[in-house]
Amino acid sequence: MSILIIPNFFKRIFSNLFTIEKHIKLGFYGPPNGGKTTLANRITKDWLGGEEIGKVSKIPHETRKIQIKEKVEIKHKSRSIIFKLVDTPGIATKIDYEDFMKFGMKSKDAKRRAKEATKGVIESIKWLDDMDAVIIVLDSTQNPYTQVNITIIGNLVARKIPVLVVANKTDKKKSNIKKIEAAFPEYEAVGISAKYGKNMEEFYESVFNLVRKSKRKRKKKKKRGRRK
Ligand SMILES: Nc1nc2c(ncn2[C@@H]2O[C@H](COP(=O)(O)OP(=O)(O)O)[C@@H](O)[C@H]2O)c(=O)[nH]1
Ligand SMILES: [Mg+2]
Repeated sequence: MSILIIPNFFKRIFSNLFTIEKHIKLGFYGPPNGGKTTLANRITKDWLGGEEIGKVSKIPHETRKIQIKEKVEIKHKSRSIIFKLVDTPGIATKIDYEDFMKFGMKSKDAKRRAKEATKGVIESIKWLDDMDAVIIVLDSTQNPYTQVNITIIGNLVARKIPVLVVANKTDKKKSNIKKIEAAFPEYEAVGISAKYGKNMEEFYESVFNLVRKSKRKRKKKKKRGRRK
């Protein structure tokens, strides 16, 4: 009898010391070029070694398909969470192929990119419902009061999905975190440089806070399900 009890006893102690949560679906959303893929790559580099989630470019709409990285375990203090990272195509209200030609792209390639980017926007929105929590990645040198940002946030509020706002590119001179905080006062905002890995500790702390919020939401969802 006692042989059976002892391992269980240890198991319980271990699970209390180190809480492991599984497969939180974490989406990276925002307008094109905010640094969603750069941030997702930074996370996979930090926790999976060299592996990357996808390509980065100064030309907008580089990510035109959903990119997923499964089983990314992030540790913070005595907790550990396993994430499924979902990097999404940038959301835009206007996609003009001529804008891509300004970067030296040929008309045919620019037109194809615009078509794929438009499909990408629809994909991103479709995937929203599936997320446990969302990180909105914004370029902190840009005006945050845009139609796209307000639409994304509105969608998340309606679905009661917990949100963390990232004010990215703090390495740049024009970066203004305060302006982003003022635009979305109901959300936690954290300033980082995904490219140079600045302030990542605070970022991971915020991600763990976000999961706590998403857990409450998931519990509520379960209860509602039972009542049905
Ligand atoms: N200076 C600076 N540039 C960044 C930072 N994060 C991303 N970028 C650049 O911004 C551009 C768009 O990045 P990307 O990750 O493709 O943005 P996405 O469209 O949101 O996925 C690329 O040229 C990146 O190198 C940052 O923290 N600082
Ligand atoms: Mg991208």
